[in-house]
Order: sequence, then C-alpha cells, then structure tokens
Amino acid sequence: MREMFAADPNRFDKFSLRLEGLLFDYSKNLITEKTLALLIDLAHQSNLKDWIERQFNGEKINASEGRAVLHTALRSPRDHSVQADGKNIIPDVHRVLDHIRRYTAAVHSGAASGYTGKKIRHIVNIGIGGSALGPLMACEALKPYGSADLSAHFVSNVDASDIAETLKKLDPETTLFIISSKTFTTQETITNARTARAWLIGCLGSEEAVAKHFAAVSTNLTETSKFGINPENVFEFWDWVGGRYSLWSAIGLPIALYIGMENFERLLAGAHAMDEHFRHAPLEKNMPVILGLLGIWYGNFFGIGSYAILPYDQYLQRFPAYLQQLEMESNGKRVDRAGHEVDYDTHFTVWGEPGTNGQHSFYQLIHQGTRMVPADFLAPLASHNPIGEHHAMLLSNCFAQTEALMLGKTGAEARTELTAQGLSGNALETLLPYKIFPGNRPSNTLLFEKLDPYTLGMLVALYEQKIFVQSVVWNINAFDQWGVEFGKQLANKLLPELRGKETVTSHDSSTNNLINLYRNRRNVS
Ligand code: G6Q
Repeated sequence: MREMFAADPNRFDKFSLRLEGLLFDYSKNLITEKTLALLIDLAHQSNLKDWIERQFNGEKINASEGRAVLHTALRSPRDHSVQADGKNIIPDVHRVLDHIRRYTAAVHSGAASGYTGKKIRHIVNIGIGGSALGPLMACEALKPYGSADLSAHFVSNVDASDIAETLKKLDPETTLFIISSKTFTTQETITNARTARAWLIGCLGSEEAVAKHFAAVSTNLTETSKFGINPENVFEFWDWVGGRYSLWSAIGLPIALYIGMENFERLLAGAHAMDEHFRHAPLEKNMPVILGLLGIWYGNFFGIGSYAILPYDQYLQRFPAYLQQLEMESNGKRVDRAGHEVDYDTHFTVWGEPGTNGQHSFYQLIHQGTRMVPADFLAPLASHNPIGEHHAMLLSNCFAQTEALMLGKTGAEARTELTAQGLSGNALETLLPYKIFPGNRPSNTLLFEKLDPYTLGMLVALYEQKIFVQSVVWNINAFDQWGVEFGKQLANKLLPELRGKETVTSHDSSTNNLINLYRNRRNVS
C-alpha cells in the first residue's frame, strides 16, 4: 500500500465515496483498480442488481422462513408504495408510526401517566437480541438528543441480576415497561416481564396498575392480551421485519420516547437515504456494495478470521456489539440457498471497542499479530462535547492509527529511530525485530459531520445493506437464524432436570455432573 500511495497521488480520490455528509475512504485497502473491477464483476455475476430489486420489491427472499424482507419499507415515506403479499404495506407502517407519535406525545405531556397520576420518568425495555440491541445502541448513540426528563433502561438477560440491578434504580410510580418481543414467547423476555409485573403490583398494591405501566411491541397480539397489556398500548409489527433489522419498526418505541418522534423520523430518513443510494447508484459507486465486496475480498481471498469495528465516538460504544449480531447472525451460515453445504468461507467474527480505549488493549494484535484484521474506523468531524483539545486529540489518534496500519515501520526506519535514541551494537540488534511493523494492514474510514439521528440512520442502513451484498455473493440467506431458534428450543429442555429430585444420568458425563452439582446445591439451600 505504501508503494501504491506513493505512485498515485489520486488514490484517495479514486477510492473514496461521499453520500451527503458521509465520507467513505477505502483507499487504505489492498486493492488496485483491477481488484475493484474484478470484485464488481463478481457482484454482477452474482446478480446483485436483481437481488437488490427482489429485496425492495418484497419478494420472499427469506426462503427458509417463507418471508419477505422489508425493513426498507419501515423507513419509506408515506407516499411510497411497497407490496407484500399483494398489499401495499406503507399505510400500515405509517399507521403504527402515527400510533407511536401519539403515545410518545402522551407520555411526554403526562397525559399517559402512571397509576398514581405521576408523569413517566423511566422507560425500561424488556427484550433480547433483535428486540433489544438496536434500541439500546441507538439510545446510547443519540444520548445528546435524549430527553432530560426520561431515563432509558434495557433488561435482556434471564440472569435475575440484570432486572434486579435495574429495578433498584427505579421508582415504580414513574416507570413504564415496554415488553418487546416479536414472538412474545421468548423465555428471557417473558420471565423478566413477569418479574417486572410482580414488582410493580407489589409496590403499587394493585393489578390495575399494569395497564398504566406496561406497553408491548409484538407481532403476537394474542399473547400480549393474555399478559394483560392494554390493547391501546400494544404496538404491532409484521413477520416481514427480521428481529435484528427491527429498530425502524415499533421495536424502536424506546428510541422514539427517549429522543422524541422528530428525531426518530430523522433516523428513518437517514436510513431511507442510504436505501435510495443502494438501490440506484451504480455498483462501482455504491457504498454498501464496495464495503461488502471488500469484506468478501479479505474473507475469501485472504482468509481473515475476524474484522474489527472501531468507532472513535464514545456514543457509538454499543455499535460493535450491535453489528456483531447484525453481521454474524445474518451471514454466519453454512448452507446455500439451494440447501447445499458451501465449500467456501462465509462470515468472519466481528468485534471492536471504541477508540482510543482499544488502542491501549487489543490494537497490539492488529499492528503486529500474525493474522490480518481489517478494520472500519468511524469518526465524527465535530463533537457533541467540544471541550478543549479533546476532539482534535481523538481524531489525531484515529487518523494516525489507520496511517500506521497501512505504512507500518520498516527495519530501516526502526533502526534509524533506535539509533536516534542512542542505541547501537548488540543492544540495537536485539531490540530491532520487536520494533518492526509489517504495515499493509487494511482499513476503511467512515467520516461524518456529527453523530446525529440522520447520520446514525445512514450508518446502520449502510451495514445492513453491505451484509445483504455479502449474502448475495455467498449465495446464502441472511435473514433466517436457525442457530438462535435452536437455542430457544434448548432453553426449556434441561430446566425440569435442574428442578428435579432424581440424580440425572441421561446425558454425557460432563452434562450429568454439571446438572447434578447444581441440583445438589439447590436441594441443600
Ligand atoms: C434476531 C433474532 C433474535 C431475536 C430474539 C428475540 O434477528 O431472531 O435475536 O430478535 O431472539 O426474539 P423475540 O423478539 O421473538 O423475543
């Protein structure tokens, strides 16, 4: 890469794209114009253009679940038309958005108050996976837009410590629980919801309080009514919205409550702008396409095992965790669309932490480890907290890291540096190998004006669509999740044995012993 940059002063111009306030610099990659042309050929051979249309047009491209994939419709303007099963679904989408708008206004004004008449001050989202990670990430990312009168909390884990620690911070009279579950049968969510319900009734002394303190977001309206949630506070969505693609739907209710409806709509608008770009820009000028193809390049041609997401924005601290689910649950697949086991690699591990913190821990491996770890660096040009020199320092670290990863440090450069420090002879030769950085380590930089709702919408949609691009090239279904379903199936299987009086012998010796250790402990206490 050093040589390619030296040989071509226009490399940045050739290998960067802009969409409104978003810059995508992919010049620090191990690519030439020919590489890119070949990757674009690969996309054409994979019929990417057709697949994009099939997604947007509501074809049932999630074949193993027999469903359309229409999260794009959730961010489409009111005057658009998108068909699912022969019906224009945009009026439904906007009916639910209107419902969210009304409810948000009522909570903010105090019209939808708690059982004792006090205004709602705390919202608690009870949900897991796709019904939690998006709203959690977005509320964290958009904290500067958060209402000063509301605090947002998220409970996911079936570990009681999660809900117990959250309840400690809450006042039951001013708390609203939002039970978010597409199926409304997920063990963790229903268990936490029951605990929250019991806590509320215990504190406020009446079952009637539930109607004022619980809302639900679900596709399963039968189960929400069985739980006793006031039908007026039930927000629906549809089976053509995948869990991890659902923050744009009513699953985004906590976001709308926390940052306000107008900001929630800006989030949707940013995602829609990215969708339009993805749908209409030529493949070679298309951000999700290029980002996706670069992942394929490293995944299948360099055999990388992992890929880092490194936001230089503290508000994006949950973004890597959010993308972990989005990417790994979507494309962690081993069977193609025809049901055949693939003989090539699909998705790699995705991980990361915000910079500069990561620099003081795992960047060592990215600079000098034996494996290549490509990385996306994300950073805002302006900070929400312009204090002193903080932001310049943050960005100087970000830019210096991508430069250093690309350039590395040659033996000659390291030698000059050590000599300048006064080392020579054996001492210098002994230290020299440790001071060499191979460089040639790829990264992308996504630079944006400020982390506002619109920009966050663009960024999330960028990753959603790049995942789709990769799934098309890998010929896999990005929208099912049988591995997660398997976990749900297992969730209740062992429970009776843990509760039982009999010594368990029906499993392998490891599992038997683990179960019996817990049983013995439980029976003692
Ligand atoms: C997402 C997954 C998964 C799901 C959770 C929660 O794409 O399917 O993370 O969102 O398991 O499911 P429910 O919303 O049905 O409770």
